[in-house]
Amino acid sequence: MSVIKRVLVANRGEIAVRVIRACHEESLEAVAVYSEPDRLALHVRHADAAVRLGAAPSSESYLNIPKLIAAAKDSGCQAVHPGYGFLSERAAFAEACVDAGLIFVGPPASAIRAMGDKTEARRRMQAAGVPVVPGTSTPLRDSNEARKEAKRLGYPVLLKAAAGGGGKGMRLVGNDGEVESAFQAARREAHKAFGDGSIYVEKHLERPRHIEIQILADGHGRVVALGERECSIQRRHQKLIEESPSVAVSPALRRRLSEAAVAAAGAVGYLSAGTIEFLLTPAGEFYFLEMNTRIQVEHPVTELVYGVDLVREQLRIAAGQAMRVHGASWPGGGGQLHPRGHAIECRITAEDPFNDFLPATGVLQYLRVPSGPGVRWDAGVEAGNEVTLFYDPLLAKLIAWGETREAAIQRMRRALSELVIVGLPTSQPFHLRVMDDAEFLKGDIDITYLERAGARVLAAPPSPGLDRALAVAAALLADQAHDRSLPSSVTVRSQQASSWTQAARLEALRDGLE
Ligand code: MV4
Repeated sequence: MSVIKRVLVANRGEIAVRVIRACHEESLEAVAVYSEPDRLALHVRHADAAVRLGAAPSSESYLNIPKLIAAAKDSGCQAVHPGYGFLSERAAFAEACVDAGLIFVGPPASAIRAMGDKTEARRRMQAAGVPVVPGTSTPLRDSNEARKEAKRLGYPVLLKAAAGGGGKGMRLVGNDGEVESAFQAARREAHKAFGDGSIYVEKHLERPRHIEIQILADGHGRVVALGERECSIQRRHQKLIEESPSVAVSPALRRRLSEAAVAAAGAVGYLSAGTIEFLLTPAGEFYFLEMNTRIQVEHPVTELVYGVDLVREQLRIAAGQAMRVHGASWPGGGGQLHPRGHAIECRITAEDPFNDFLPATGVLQYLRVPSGPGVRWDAGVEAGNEVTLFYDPLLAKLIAWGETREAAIQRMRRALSELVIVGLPTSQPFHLRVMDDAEFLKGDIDITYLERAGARVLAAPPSPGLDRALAVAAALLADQAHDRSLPSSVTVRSQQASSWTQAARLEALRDGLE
């Protein structure tokens, strides 16, 4: 890869580790950046060099454009990979990189900007023949226009922020009488969150699935679709479980979704990896929702069923090379790419599922990592790390592959029961229970699944409960044996052991012995 030799990884946690690994496989050096509390973090330890950005707040570290540009230049990087979150979808950051002579590993700033403005995105999609939800594709002037449009569409409607995405500034409106206050509230919220109070309206779709298509576009004129991800299992716009393929997508529907996604990418001059989000109604109609102009958290499920390393492809594309993905490219045809088997991802977060997913802090005192056939563990933390509230609660992603959906689920159960995390509550017990839920097993899910089934899922004991209790006990004994083999001067571990012993017993009681 001639033009790129060193890459600045402008992120932290699991995605920074993921990008560093891709760099190393492409024989590139990776430079990490870190905030003060992250100075010994896993991503720093994996990198070839690391640059300190500043104090813990993101504004002084991972969101600070001048510091990141300086870090890239000073450390001799030719390219910057933004990961997801932080600056990954800021057109101004992509521009700042280019202005500093750095290659931004992602789409052109113009594509980020076009898709970031949701009404502009709708106009581009309509022009490209991509179905959008019935609604307006320019901002509403006032609440009178909102009422007029809502009447035309038919209630219920959703007011959405043009500068938004991810649910902020969104209001559900059921009738004429609710428009005025909902419109003002949406406008205020959008203005506060995005500095832009522009609002548009869409017909509200009832109980859709959230289906997204992964695309890759290179500078040699090729755009490919790598199938769908089913992302309906979410809570307050945070996804918890994703899978590929979706039980709701037939080969014929996959082809139509893929054609729409490739057209969407073409309409904004896309380059690199991107995702087109769709809502799929119970009647089987699909509509463009928005485009994510970044690599996404859930990209590994696509990698496992399509046999593609999306982050390596991003690096190759950024260097001007052709992508190494063979198969369909629309327009122009070629054979469609087909999924092989089934992959599921569980997001392991530092949140307490038994306490309304309250974010948790603490020291990760003990960690046993699942592995073995068909299991992938993408983590940003290791034992001994402290989890704070400064950043996102995602600790790791556990991904299981199987020949069939059933096999992938069974493997996920096995992997989840191998996982031992002591020191703070995590989403693990929630995931174990979902893997036994009848509706989930049938694939009977939509975006309201957790609202409807969350309480039932959490009340049920997980199936490999006793195994898990035994696993915790075995880990406990192994750790104590390890402690005894250490010189007596090593006291830190034994101090920790007492608190994690306590936590482990609690876990065992909760999961197996109730
Ligand atoms: C919708 C919708 C129903 N109808 N639009 C939520 C965040 C933003 N990305 C768009 N969202 C939605 N837009 C229409 N016309 C339902 C949602 C929605 C949602 C979408 C995808 C995944 C999870 C969701 C959770 C709640 C609402």
